[in-house]
Amino acid sequence: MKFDPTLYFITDSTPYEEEEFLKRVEAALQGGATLLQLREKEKSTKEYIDLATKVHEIARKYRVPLIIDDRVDVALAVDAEGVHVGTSDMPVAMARKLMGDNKIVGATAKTVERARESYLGGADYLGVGAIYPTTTKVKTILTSTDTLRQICEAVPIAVNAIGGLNKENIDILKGIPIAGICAVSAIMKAEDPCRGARELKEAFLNLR
Ligand code: TZP
Ligand code: MG
Repeated sequence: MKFDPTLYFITDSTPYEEEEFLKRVEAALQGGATLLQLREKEKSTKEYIDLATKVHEIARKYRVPLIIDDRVDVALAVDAEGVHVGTSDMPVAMARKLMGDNKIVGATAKTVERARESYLGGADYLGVGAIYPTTTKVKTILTSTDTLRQICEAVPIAVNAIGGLNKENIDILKGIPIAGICAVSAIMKAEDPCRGARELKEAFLNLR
């Protein structure tokens, strides 16, 4: 499935009531997020599916593909456009097999080796980072911009930078052939997520 990785908004519902969360997701899409990931770590399967169904309805209005983090079963259950798997999730090749060729499969890569393996396993894009320390709850280590560049050169698929990125600090990515950036906080926690998304997208497009 074709997708635009320019501004990949990854959600964090934990600090919000559902209504406020869904409003923020919609605002981010209005602001120009081109790809959306629902990322839930604490919810039961039923809760994940219920929220994914609501988020999918919003995403469809904006024609933005919805990617489900970690859970192939949830992605299939809500007919999401894709799934994202990390190093301790289902192997990329298995996720691809279950999702089929018409869905998006993304993977986390912090090394060139993992990037190549993910590409060969059928990944459509890679998330690489954390570029900067992040306040979002995640088990991650920092990835250098040298490694990011090497990964971009090693695989022919979209590579997105992730981790602590905001409109003030993305200059560090200038000249690296990434396809886009991923952000949680810079959009999710912005006073106005619509403006947060719009300004971050502009800042990224201005780097090119
Ligand atoms: N993987 C590496 S860093 C990160 C993930 C999921 C979190 C990014 O969140 P933020 O708030 O944009 O730093
Ligand atoms: Mg994961």
